[in-house]
Amino acid sequence: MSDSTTAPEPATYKPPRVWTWDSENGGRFSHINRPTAGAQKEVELPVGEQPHQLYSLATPNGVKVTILFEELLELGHTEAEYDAWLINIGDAAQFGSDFVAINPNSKIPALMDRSTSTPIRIFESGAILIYLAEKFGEFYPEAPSERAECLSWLMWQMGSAPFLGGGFGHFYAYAPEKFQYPIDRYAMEVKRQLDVLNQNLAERQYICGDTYNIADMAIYPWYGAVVLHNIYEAAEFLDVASYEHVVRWARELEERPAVKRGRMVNRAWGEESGQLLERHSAADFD
Ligand SMILES: N[C@@H](CCC(=O)N[C@@H](CS)C(=O)NCC(=O)O)C(=O)O
Repeated sequence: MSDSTTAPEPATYKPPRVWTWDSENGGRFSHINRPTAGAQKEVELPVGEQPHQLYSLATPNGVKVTILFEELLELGHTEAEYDAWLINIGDAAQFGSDFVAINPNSKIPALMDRSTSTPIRIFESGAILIYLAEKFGEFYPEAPSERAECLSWLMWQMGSAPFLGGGFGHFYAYAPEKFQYPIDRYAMEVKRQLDVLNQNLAERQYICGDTYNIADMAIYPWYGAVVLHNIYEAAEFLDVASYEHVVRWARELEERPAVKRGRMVNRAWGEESGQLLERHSAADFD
């Protein structure tokens, strides 16, 4: 007979000796997740007329790159023109052969620079930002101390956001059940990250000081979305309004015309007026 005054033992998962893939784990993305890499099907990608071919989707990692393209065009760099093609990751488009040839990691964004004699492929959003900023000599400071600051915050974003998206977002919004341990673990980490940004932005207008650069473009789509757009429906849970300097900075960035356009490109959800499934020229925004 059980002792009704004793709390039940929590069910404990005992890992098997060798892990095997259970495709039916119930998570939101289990239909596309696999423990293997490589192309799953032959799929040719379209190629447009512009010097840059972007294959992407308006998730935070995709938006970083479309903001930079739109900022470069806003400054008058006509050679920064780009075609942006929609890669629907929910339909497994990232596993097509042509896409995998650009990004063996099967994640958006992926870019082909066709302005060079031999086309150049670039994957990883941080690498794409640095590549384009160097190519056009914009939004990437030249002085060593300023460049170091910019690279530090850019790499901070690349290293931190997986704890926000793959950690907190996954367990709070996408996992089949709400498990307290990972939610506590990642909520604490995300709040710590927001505090890092908040303390930095209490002293500075932009992430690196007085000048807007690719570190802002990388950090805003993730942490701006947390404080302004209720991603994962966690605004109240994380008490995002308390990070007032992050809110101020994100609002300021959202006023920029290039940021407004960049957020629309390859967006396939939300209000129709905010979606531009594919972008091939400035006229597509009209
Ligand atoms: N570190 C990569 C992450 C890219 C990434 O995670 N992309 C997601 C969308 S935000 C994706 O393509 N997911 C598809 C999948 O996991 O199959 C980058 O910054 O480019």
